[in-house]
Amino acid sequence: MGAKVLILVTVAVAMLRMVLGASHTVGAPAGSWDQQTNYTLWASRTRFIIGDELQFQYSTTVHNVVEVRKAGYDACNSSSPIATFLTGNDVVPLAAIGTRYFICGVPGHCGAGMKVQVNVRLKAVRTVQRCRGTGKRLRCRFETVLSSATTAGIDQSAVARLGLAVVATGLMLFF
Ligand SMILES: *[C@@H]1O[C@H](CO)[C@@H](O)[C@H](O)[C@H]1NC(C)=O
Ligand SMILES: *[C@@H]1O[C@H](CO)[C@@H](O)[C@H](O)[C@H]1NC(C)=O
Ligand SMILES: [Cu+2]
Repeated sequence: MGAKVLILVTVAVAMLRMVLGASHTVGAPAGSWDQQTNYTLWASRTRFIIGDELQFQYSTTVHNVVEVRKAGYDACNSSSPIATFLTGNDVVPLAAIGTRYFICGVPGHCGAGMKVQVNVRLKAVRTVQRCRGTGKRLRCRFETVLSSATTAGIDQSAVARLGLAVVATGLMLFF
């Protein structure tokens, strides 16, 4: 019984993570949205999944956040912003697959390294069932495999349906 509950909880947590997403404070834990943090290094240590969000935390008297396209990012040019954030505690949802580019719009800051690009990926849930024995001695084990894909072929609703199927299968087999 304990193991069954544990497996269901594991699947539920994986799905919840997929639905609710994680919040990534840019630069954390060592830094924040500042001029000291190496954001290339920070981004390389973080996995950005659809449904996650970024949080930019900074003093509004010193910095801001401008979302730009790649050209603006490369050139530190914020004159054609996609969005501008000024609250000092900005939440940016990562709702689609692709690369997002953010720079500080205060003159000189982007050029000094205050720029971050994040690659948003899709995480698909796959369950593998392994069974041993026969009849009443049949022992089945589910393994939840989380695999990321940058593909554009799988849409989110397909993944959501997959998740529901996983729960339905789990309920049918365990109870
Ligand atoms: C930031 O980190 C990356 C990856 O480790 C490294 O290649 C780069 O030189 C660093 N940049 C600075 C300014 O230290
Ligand atoms: C910034 O980009 C705009 C076009 O979006 C361009 O007109 C302008 O000259 C650029 N500024 C600099 C300093 O390169
Ligand atoms: Cu700044």
